[in-house]
Amino acid sequence: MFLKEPTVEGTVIRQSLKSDKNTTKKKEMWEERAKEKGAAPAPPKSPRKDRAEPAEPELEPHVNKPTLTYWEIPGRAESVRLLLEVAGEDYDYNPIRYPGGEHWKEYRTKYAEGLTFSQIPRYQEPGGLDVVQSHSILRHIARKYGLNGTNERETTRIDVMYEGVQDFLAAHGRAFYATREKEKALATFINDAAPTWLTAFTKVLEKNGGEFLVGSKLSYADTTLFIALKRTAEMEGGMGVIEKFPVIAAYYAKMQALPRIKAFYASDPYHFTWPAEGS
Ligand SMILES: N[C@@H](CCC(=O)N[C@@H](CS)C(=O)NCC(=O)O)C(=O)O
Repeated sequence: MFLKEPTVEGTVIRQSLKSDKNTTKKKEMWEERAKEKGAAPAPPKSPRKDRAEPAEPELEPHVNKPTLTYWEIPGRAESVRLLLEVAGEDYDYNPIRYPGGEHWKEYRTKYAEGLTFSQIPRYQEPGGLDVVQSHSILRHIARKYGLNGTNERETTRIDVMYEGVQDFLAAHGRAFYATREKEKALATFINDAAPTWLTAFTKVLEKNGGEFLVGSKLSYADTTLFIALKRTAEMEGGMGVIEKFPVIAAYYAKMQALPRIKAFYASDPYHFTWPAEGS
């Protein structure tokens, strides 16, 4: 992954600036030569009539590698980034300053065309693929890298598991982002919601041999469940709850030790330990 400071343009615009620079340089050279010859600079030749007019410049040139744009925090991009890491994809991360201020406004205005719902994350691939919606992005990557099951039945089952994980994450979010009666919300999550979800996922894992949620291969449901467990573990009392569910605790430890997952969290400059500012 290529890491950089947040810029509105990211890699993409740097290409466009480069080509602008080249054009300006060429024009200057051409004018210089015309001056040397004592000739009045003539306008550049118009394009051949038998050729189609060049298309309007794109809003932005194609990206060189898969590029993900989101805030400079984990938030909704964490699951996408983790999946890209697990898939071994070489990608660019284009971080937008968080919380959204001028930098976000500038990006949103400049790339309104690609931001279907005026939201990030946004994911692009060389060749023109340009999509938003974190779950759609995740499923696209999972399909591309075979991280969505080996047959239709598994794929559907993984989809179901993923939606369950989303509900688990939402329960975590309700406690984590609670502004009123926060203590109560945190206690509800730790004492009621988390054990309920961990009981359900224990049953699923037990039925499937304990290693993965579905089939005999890691899927995007597993990597996202890992994130839900990690966020739970990082809350006060969270690890204690996980330890009450030995199948989950073993699964969590195993996932945590996977080399690509371990390396990602060890090196991620956009990671914060929850609880911190949310997304
Ligand atoms: N369902 C969308 C929700 C995306 C979303 O709400 N993104 C927020 C950031 S976390 C956003 O772009 N907000 C626009 C704004 O703050 O102006 C997804 O999962 O991608």
